[in-house]
Amino acid sequence: MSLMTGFAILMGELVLGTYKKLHAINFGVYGSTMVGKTTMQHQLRTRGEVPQIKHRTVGRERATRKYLKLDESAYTIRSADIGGEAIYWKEWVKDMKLRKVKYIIFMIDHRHMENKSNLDHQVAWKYLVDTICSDIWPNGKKKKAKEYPLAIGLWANKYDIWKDKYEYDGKIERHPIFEPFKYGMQQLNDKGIPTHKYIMSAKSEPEMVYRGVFTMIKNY
Ligand SMILES: Nc1nc2c(ncn2[C@@H]2O[C@H](COP(=O)(O)OP(=O)(O)O)[C@@H](O)[C@H]2O)c(=O)[nH]1
Ligand SMILES: [Mg+2]
Repeated sequence: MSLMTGFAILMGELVLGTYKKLHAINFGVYGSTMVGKTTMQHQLRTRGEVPQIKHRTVGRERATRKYLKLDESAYTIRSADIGGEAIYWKEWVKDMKLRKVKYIIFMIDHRHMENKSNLDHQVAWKYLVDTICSDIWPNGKKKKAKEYPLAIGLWANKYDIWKDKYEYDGKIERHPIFEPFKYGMQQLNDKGIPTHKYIMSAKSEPEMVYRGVFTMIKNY
């Protein structure tokens, strides 16, 4: 390799590195109340154990940038913390539309495994899937091709709590925690939007969180 080629490669890497650092990728983090969305925002901002979150998120907060580094890669993402109660679901849609969100993480926990009649996640998931798969926005405007997200993550949080509760040693993708969301995932896939199933702990496992984000960016 000549000196010039080496120099060109080095410059290329520098430019790409700076671009990746400055250019923020828009992520939408949604899900029912108490799944760990606020905890995840904290985890993305400052890596480490997140203190117990006591306050409930009200409405839609301003999106903030998070610079993430893992192994040899780094990305900047932008995400907003939004409440999970049904009255805030329309704020999820606003967030998606206003920021042209590229990747969506729909967070769940194990409440539907604990109690079969708890349908918090299923109802919120149906709302999200219907909104994403629809050809029009709630205001009646037709969606442009680039207004659809690149991928949807279905992330099961609080792994630290439930890992020993349910006997399972197969593949993550087949874990029974994802079972009720199959139909929605099928609908998204039919629409050409891939889904990423993931298991993690937003409160205590930064590596898992960062790896999930990087996997989504790299694979889709
Ligand atoms: N054990 C455990 N608790 C968590 C985890 N993520 C969130 N929590 C707790 O779950 C509760 C709800 O979290 P929060 O982030 O406020 O959820 P949000 O309503 O979706 O914003 C809080 O008490 C958190 O400390 C986790 O990964 N493990
Ligand atoms: Mg919250």
